[in-house]
Amino acid sequence: MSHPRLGALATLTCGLLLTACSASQPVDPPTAPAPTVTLSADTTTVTAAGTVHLLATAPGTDNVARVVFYDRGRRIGEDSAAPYDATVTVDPTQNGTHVYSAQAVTTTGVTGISAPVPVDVRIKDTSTTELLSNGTFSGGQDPWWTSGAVSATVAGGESCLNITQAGTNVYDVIFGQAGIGLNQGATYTLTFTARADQATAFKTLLQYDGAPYTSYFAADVDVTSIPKTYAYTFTMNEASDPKASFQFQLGAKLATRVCLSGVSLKGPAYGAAVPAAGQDDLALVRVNQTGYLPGKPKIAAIPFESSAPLPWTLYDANHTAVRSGRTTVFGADAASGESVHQADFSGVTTQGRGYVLDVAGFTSHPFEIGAVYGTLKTDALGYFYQTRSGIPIEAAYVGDPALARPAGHTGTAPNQGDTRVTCFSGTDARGNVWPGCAYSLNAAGGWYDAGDHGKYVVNGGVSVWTLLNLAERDARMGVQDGDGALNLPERANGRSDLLDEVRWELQFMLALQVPDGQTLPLPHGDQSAHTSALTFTPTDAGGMVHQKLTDVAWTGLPLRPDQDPQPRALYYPTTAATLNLAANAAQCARIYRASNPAFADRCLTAAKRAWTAARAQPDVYAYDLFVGGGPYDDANVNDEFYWAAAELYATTGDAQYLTFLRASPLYLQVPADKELAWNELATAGTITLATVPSGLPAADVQQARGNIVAAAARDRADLATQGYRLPFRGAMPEWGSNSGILNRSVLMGLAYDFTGDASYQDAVLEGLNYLLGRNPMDKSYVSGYGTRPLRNPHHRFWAPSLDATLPAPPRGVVSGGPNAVNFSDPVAAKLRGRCTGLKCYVDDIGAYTMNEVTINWNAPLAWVAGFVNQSAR
Ligand SMILES: [Ca+2]
Ligand SMILES: [Ca+2]
Ligand SMILES: [Ca+2]
Repeated sequence: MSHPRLGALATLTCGLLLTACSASQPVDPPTAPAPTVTLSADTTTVTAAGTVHLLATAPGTDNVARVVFYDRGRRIGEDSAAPYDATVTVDPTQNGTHVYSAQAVTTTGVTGISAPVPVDVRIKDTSTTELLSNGTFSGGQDPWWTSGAVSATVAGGESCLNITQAGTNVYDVIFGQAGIGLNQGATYTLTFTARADQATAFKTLLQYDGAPYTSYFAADVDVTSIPKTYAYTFTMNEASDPKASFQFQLGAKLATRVCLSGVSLKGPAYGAAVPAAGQDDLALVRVNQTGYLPGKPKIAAIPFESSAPLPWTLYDANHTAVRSGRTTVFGADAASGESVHQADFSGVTTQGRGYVLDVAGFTSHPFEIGAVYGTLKTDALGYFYQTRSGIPIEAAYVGDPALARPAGHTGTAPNQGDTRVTCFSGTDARGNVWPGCAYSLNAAGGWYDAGDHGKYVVNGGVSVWTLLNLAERDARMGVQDGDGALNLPERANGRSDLLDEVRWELQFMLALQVPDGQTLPLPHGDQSAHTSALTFTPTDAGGMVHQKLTDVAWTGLPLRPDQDPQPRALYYPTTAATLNLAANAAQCARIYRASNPAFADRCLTAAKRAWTAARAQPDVYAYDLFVGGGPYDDANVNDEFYWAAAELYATTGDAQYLTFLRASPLYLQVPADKELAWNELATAGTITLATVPSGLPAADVQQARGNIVAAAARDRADLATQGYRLPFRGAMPEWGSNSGILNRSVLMGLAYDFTGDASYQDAVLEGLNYLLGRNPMDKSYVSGYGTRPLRNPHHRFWAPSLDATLPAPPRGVVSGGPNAVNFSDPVAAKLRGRCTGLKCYVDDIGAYTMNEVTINWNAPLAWVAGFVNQSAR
């Protein structure tokens, strides 16, 4: 329609080249005029269970074969005889805003679709439903959680809580679950059965999940060894709460065993009594909510079960139609469970804000065509300053005073770290006894890893690698990351701000190297089959690197870093951590050489010392043994050895590293099944060999580049398999799925650098289009970007949903995103079996399997933003 001459030319070409025509030329749309359809409903608001009657007319059209009816793009029926009508039965389970469409199909297959007709369904629900999940403990413990010195064991439909230390407050020991929706004015019935080894008492309650912990219901319960069933009825007198916390508080009484069964809370479903409008109104037309670069692909995705294309029109900010066309039917999309259409308006290149795409009367959020990524790189890098430990976060650098906070873990009470930290001693969660060590380290500084206050060498490693690789790429491309590029305390020290930021973490990692002359009992060999009975061997640990520095017990949310009262400990040195430092410090020795030779020298010494230690102790692995921090356990360090050797070779040119590299089966490889991650570093080594000038033979460099391009080509090809055009294979996103998109984009960006093939650059942009709103959740997974950005990450400080005085996340923080594989957090547990693929996501602070943020996810976001800023317009 917008290119009539092109259409005519295509027809002519078909006539001349009959054999090639059907395969290579788009089929012209039918030339018959689309039927005009009008839809009406017999009501606009439904407040009692009953029916909605829909009537469609197609005046002036005598060849209509049928009319198909849709509700928000979901096909609900069809009628092949006039009058064309449909009757929809509604009850409280359909509460929400329904938007109906009618599509007429002529006898020759030409279609026309009506304007959408909204109908609000707001029916009071008088039925009761079970509001707790797994109160029968038939499916294990999820989504119940505990806090305090207590362990929970499920057997025979009971959960038994073994309290080892009762503490001084009733809330020092808690067993509960979150996310209970309560309606103001509604009445609820709570029942459960309890017994205890010794007569004791506890409290049961429902409250607001966060400060000020407003109580909705509470009762004191006396319990004996004889099982007794308790029943309470109460009315919710406070404002409706979509996600109250239900708890048994068992602290400050006996350290005994309390067993619970048959826990049930019954009442009306949340929202049933007072259905709120608008909460179900995801935009049906999914676009990059930030916008599109003028010269680059612009494709929207629309879930709509029509097998025929739909009309679209792009409007500018003045509501002037600037382009129109028809969608392409992608069809069934396994990753979303939807039937998807795509609307391609790439031909529009005029810059402006406030564009809106209309598809069959449904409209997108407004978006921009322009230089939409101007700030993404600096925002993504700003995350690292804001997650620094050991330094105050100042309003002067973060803009919003609410984001400022005192320094965390600088040896000031109530903090118990990190200026003088010694090794964990005592019994770990699996029963192994650790003796501690004879030294303490000053390990202040570094970055907090994620939503917690732990600091990890493994995971710091891949994050540092990615940011230093970005610095090397920027240097190759002539991009300045110089003084003043970022908002940092070091923004006027005469050195690159990007390198200043990474140095903050490198100094922490260097501090975790074990002093010479230290013999520690360490577990050698793969002992993952018997982690409750590890065998220890006295080991010369000098030059090895501690795996991590974390709290010795998990803290609750929210908690500002400077308020963390937990003791901190160093955890035993591992081969993987040692190789992470060897690799990062080797990068450091190369990349800081010109600007800070003294630091580069220090890094080189540490890198060689770590390499020697790892070669001497090649099989000390991390396991999931300790509470208070993540394990980052990995029993395959072949990739870490290869990566460290690659970095050391690129820095030193020393033949011993090249000999080691050539003997590795990973040499020059980009393993297809092991994408870049904290525990998969082979790709990092190969990227360095492919990009850093060294003594490597040209043919080997070309082989490395070829392998990177081949891997990128596979990722690029995946776009066409996805209705939402993301670089992703299959239908089951895993933990941190958004970071997978970003790490694949790093490879595709390098493929563009190596080949100049713009389709790789386009594929990187398609990944960003997905992350910033063109997805089944109509969500921008990056805070501060788009109409529906990330707001409630799993984070102890950026936690306004738990404490209104705490800030929302700063701009440029990426969520881990949909996770359809692991539902272990309390919010995700309620989605298990009820979501499909890319829809398994909630923007909720409790959803750590879906909505955590971390250094190793924001690092590739910064890399990709830097790539796009430098290369694409
Ligand atoms: Ca009929
Ligand atoms: Ca600087
Ligand atoms: Ca590994």
